[in-house]
Amino acid sequence: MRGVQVFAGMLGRPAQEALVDDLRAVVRAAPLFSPMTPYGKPMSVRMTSAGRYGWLSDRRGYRYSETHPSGRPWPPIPDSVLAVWRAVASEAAAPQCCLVNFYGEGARMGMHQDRDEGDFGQPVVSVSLGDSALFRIGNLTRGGKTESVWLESGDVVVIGGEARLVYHGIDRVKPNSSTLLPEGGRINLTLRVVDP
Ligand code: MD3
Ligand code: FE
Repeated sequence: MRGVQVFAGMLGRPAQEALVDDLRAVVRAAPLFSPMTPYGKPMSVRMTSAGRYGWLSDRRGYRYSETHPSGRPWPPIPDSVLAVWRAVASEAAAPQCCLVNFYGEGARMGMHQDRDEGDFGQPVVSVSLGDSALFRIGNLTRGGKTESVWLESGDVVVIGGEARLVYHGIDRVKPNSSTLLPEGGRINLTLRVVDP
């Protein structure tokens, strides 16, 4: 699809391991939590963030916040993560949020748009680590034809231009499809510019 670039296998095993090491430090500083949707059901994906802003969902709605639910600021985005952004989105502004999504057994993410940011001209960069996931991409409005693609550990996706506001989601994760995370599961990093 136009505006979606998949860099399959961009990150080798050593780069993936370095990212996971840095993410363990992020999760120690800002533990994973299960966001509550505004309608009162917890999301199956656990998440945390690094950077000036973190994304969260609670009874007040979906939004960016300068603090973790603990009240503390988010840890900085690791250099290993910023290096990925620079490699694929060098024209863009610096990322202000690195959302860390953790998919354990049975976790999925329903079809949604990323529309809480101030400038849809800025791209979104996604990094997949661990088990493979079935990613689905649709249209600028809900419904209609969709396309599916398996995202594997080390894949990087850049979403920009006319694809920036398309509906997308994760239908399922294939257990034991990667040896990167000893505990199993999948990590997705989503890097975004937040301010207009
Ligand atoms: C297509 N995460 O956190 S990343 C999200 O794998 C999110 O955890 C998924 O969607 C995940 O919001 C998919 C790939 C992605 C990210 C942002 C997009 C695809 C996108 C924005 C617009 C269109
Ligand atoms: Fe999204």
